[in-house]
Amino acid sequence: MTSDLVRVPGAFGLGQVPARFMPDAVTTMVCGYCSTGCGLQVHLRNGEAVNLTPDPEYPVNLGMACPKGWEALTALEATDRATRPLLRNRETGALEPVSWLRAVDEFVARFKGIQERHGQHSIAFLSTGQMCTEEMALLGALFKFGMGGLHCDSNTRQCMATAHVAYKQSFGFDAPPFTYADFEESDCLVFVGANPCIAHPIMWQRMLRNPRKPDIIVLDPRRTETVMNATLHLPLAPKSDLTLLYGIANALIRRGAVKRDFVEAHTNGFENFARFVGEFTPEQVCAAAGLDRADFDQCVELIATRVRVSFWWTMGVNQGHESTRTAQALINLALMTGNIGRPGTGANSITGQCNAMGSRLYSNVTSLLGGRDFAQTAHREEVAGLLEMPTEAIPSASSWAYDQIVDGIESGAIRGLWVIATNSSHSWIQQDRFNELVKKLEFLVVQDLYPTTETAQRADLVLPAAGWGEKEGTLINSERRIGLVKKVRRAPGEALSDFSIFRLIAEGWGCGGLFREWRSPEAAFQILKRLSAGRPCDITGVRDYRHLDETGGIQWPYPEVECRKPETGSEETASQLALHTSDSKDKERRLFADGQFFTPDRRALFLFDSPRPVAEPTSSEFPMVLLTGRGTSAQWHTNTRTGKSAILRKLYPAECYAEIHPDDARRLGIVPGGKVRIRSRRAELVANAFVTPTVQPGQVFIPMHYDAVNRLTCASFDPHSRQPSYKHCAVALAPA
Ligand SMILES: Nc1nc2c(c(=O)[nH]1)N[C@H]1C(S)=C(S)[C@@H](COP(=O)(O)OP(=O)(O)OC[C@H]3O[C@@H](n4cnc5c(=O)[nH]c(N)nc54)[C@H](O)[C@@H]3O)O[C@H]1N2
Ligand SMILES: Nc1nc2c(c(=O)[nH]1)N[C@H]1C(S)=C(S)[C@@H](COP(=O)(O)OP(=O)(O)OC[C@H]3O[C@@H](n4cnc5c(=O)[nH]c(N)nc54)[C@H](O)[C@@H]3O)O[C@H]1N2
Ligand code: SF4
Ligand SMILES: [Mo]
Repeated sequence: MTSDLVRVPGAFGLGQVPARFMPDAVTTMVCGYCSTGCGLQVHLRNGEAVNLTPDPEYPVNLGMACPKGWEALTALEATDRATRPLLRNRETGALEPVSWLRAVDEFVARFKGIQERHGQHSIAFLSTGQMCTEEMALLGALFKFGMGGLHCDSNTRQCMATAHVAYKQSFGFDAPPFTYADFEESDCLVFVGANPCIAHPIMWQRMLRNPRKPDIIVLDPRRTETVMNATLHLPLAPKSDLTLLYGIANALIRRGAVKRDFVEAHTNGFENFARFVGEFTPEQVCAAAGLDRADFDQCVELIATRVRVSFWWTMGVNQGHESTRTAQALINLALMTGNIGRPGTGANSITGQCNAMGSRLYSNVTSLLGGRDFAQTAHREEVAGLLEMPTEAIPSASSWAYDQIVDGIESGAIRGLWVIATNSSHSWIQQDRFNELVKKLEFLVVQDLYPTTETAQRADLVLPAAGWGEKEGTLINSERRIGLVKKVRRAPGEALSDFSIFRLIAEGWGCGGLFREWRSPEAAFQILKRLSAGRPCDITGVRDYRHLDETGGIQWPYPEVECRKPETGSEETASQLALHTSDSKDKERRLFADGQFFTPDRRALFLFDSPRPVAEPTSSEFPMVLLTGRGTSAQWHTNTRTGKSAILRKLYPAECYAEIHPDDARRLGIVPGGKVRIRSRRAELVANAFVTPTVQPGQVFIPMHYDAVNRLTCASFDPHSRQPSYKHCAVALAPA
């Protein structure tokens, strides 16, 4: 049952031995939590994983792992695993076990019935950045080409949509340019709305290996763990980033820090941008962002004078009402100072989930397979040819985004919803509205490891899924590295891999013929390779899973032709060459070393817009700003997996807490450890008061892992990416 790619200690070189024949063995695979993509050693007994340790040879983590990685097996052992399909009994209202045959019949009959009554596009799905790439691709292809659906999205909308759109518009393709070596090779790292000490602890460890004594600048309203290790903290007012970044650009231009040669050779639109930012004076932006002038000047000075400056952003940027332009303001800073394509530089969006990058390129949700556009006839024809199916089967319209699908439920346009590997009832913005609306659905299917999630509890049908470690496939990490996941455990009961579930549904739906070639995840990987050919994300040079296993993962692009004809030369091409050999374990490479971007004229674009006010400013009734985000490195999102580990549970507070500044606590009569009532225009919750100067007066922070947080948040969205603005709404506090 287990993977046949098992490395036997001491016997390496004798070939691969099927795990089931080995009493004790070790194999390796990548972690299935965050986008760092650490390599883990899996210790097997009788072919089943019994323990995990960090892989000392994997080029990403170099023998390190965070608590989640060490503890990843416990989530699989939980007593509340879904072991059989569950169907809601319409009379008793209870979820009752049924056979897979019955579950698939029900799935097909109910969804087809909805389509017949309300139109083909009245069913939708919401999926994830936490499945294998092969699974995402099969799901997107099945839904759009097989089931005739159109509207689908995933939790990467909550997370990476902004970076996706920003890169696509500025660089011509969704292409994060960096490699993790850039953490170690930078002279100055600027983190914006990112708290890697908690959210990406192993990337942070890579940064700590930097021998250049780098300056670390952090732009965050809070004094986070990352800030505590920084050289300079700009505690900007929430959502004042765009104004501040334009001010920094203006100051850099004024002090002559622009790399004119690079800008002229490789970009478009700089002159307009320079004129536009002219009005963002230091005085004005410091007032708007609530910053000291001296800190602003020091930030500009460091960016202007350090040779290798890298800009890193995460959710403090992506989750905002003007997030795409904010991400592009960072891209603009990197472009104008020539900080791109060289070691230790870049405009670098750190991704979140283990396979956010796979979702962005291959889920067939926002982009057509391989980072193509649904709207382009040539792209549709190309994909149809590669998949040997009629072009008409590929929709030319774009899907609705997550928020539009939710609105569609309200209007009655969407009547059936399939939720896969995401827990929307907890994580979607303005939760009460979402949970009210799902009651309107005629059929809600949830496919998850646990029937106990907030969303599964509301389902009409629960499909029991195998988890990471119980199936095989690939994940793409933040530095574009494709890593391998193996089957090292049997899934409990009748739980099936998402890949197998999608194949079952394809058969039940009557469109199995379209997916005959998708026999197994590895067969699907060969299809993905074909779909990538000639695209910026070309991976035709990756042979198969074994190739990934032997090399310690491979970063895209890795085209076949390049592999055969490596060029030699500069420092950059030397590192680019690294991956052209199969034993290039610790070699890394970045994009744009040649200054050639993916736009038609190969130039990057300066894009900008005037800053806009937030959707919900503070008022006398709601005078404080609510910030949300990650709490500890031991909690993962809605805590369905991390909450299962007794060890991890010791590492975070069991009850919801709110960080409140001592001045606010004193003023409002809130005592440390006491109960505090937090109220927004939508709902209220009670939390334990954590009185701490890590938040500024007038602000309060609650980790997203506690289920009531999104009852408070306010549904507002960036207009370009439609990503929710999770990190800003107005609230009032009082002792409870
Ligand atoms: N332990 C753990 N690690 C994780 C995850 C997890 O759940 N748990 N989730 C993973 C995922 S999917 C993601 S997307 C990443 C998220 O990783 P991060 O984005 O680093 O984490 P967050 O805490 O959501 O947000 C980062 C910071 O943004 C700040 N912020 C809030 N508002 C603003 C603002 O207006 N401007 C600026 N500049 N900053 C602001 C917050 O104070 C917070 O410190 O983490 C990944 N890693
Ligand atoms: N207020 C606030 N809200 C936020 C955020 C914030 O910063 N603040 N951050 C947002 C971000 S960046 C993100 S990424 C989202 C995350 O939000 P969610 O995606 O809702 O969170 P998870 O807990 O990761 O949910 C994943 C679900 O998939 C299940 N699962 C795990 N592996 C598998 C698998 O292999 N197959 C199947 N079928 N199921 C599986 C898990 O049990 C779990 O129920 O939350 C967003 N919500
Ligand atoms: S840092 Fe991320 S990838 Fe590495 S062990 Fe922790 S959760 Fe897994
Ligand atoms: Mo995320």
